[in-house]
Amino acid sequence: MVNPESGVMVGLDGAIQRITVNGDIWDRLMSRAIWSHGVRRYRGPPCDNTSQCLNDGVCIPHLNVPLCRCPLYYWGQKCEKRIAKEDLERPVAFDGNQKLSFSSKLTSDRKGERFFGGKEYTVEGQRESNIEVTFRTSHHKGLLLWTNKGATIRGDYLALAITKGYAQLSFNLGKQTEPLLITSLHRVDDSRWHTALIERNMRFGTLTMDDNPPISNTSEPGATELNTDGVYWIGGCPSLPTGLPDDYYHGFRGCIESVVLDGDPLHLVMHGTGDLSFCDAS
Ligand SMILES: [Ca+2]
Repeated sequence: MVNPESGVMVGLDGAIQRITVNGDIWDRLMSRAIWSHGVRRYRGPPCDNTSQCLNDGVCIPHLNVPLCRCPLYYWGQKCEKRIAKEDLERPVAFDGNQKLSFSSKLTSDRKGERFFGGKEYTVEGQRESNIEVTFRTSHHKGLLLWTNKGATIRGDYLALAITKGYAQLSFNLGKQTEPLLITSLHRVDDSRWHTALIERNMRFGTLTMDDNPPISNTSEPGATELNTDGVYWIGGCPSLPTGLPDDYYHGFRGCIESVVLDGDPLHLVMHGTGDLSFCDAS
């Protein structure tokens, strides 16, 4: 009950698209509500043309942009593309030119449903990171994974790259004056499958390659959170700031079998507009 002294005498006459509480997005308000009265599902712009999402995709307004939420195994702007179940987990080939981007907010816990074409949400600073990348390459350089905020390496970023044949983790929580580099003990450009596990707990970061002991380092004091725009680039990034090791400016060449961000696997193949090709898993 609203206090009458507030002067608010009537409820909202309009539509609510989404509410964010402490960084948690409350969409699907109707299904989340524990009680409601006189509330109907809004139908109207920008989703007034229901035929724009194909294959039983559902149009979801994102501010004034209509987005399609696709059923599992369908993807694309209008859910027009279909992926075979067995292809979903196949390793994807990178030739140095493919660059995939993912929004970390939109990958989590949606049971295979995806949004496409939306603006990214602002993401809260992360005190911890847990990222696992399984790949193989015969090339001694190339960027595997990148996320950042801002136009320089003085701003926050996290990168995993192949440099001089070794895997290397680099990150800045905002206080680094020189790039923090954590490099694998062994070369990884041997065409064999490798798994890089990145674990960061505030300033303390580790890189674990396969069954080797973790390599760790601690970033400069004064910052403990990774603040990014929530976008992860896989295989390369078109707009890297200057000042990183030279090898980071080359796209990754090889195969990526999986990328797992904080427990959520990215489905590399259900992404982008270009045609991806597969590597064989053997
Ligand atoms: Ca920060």
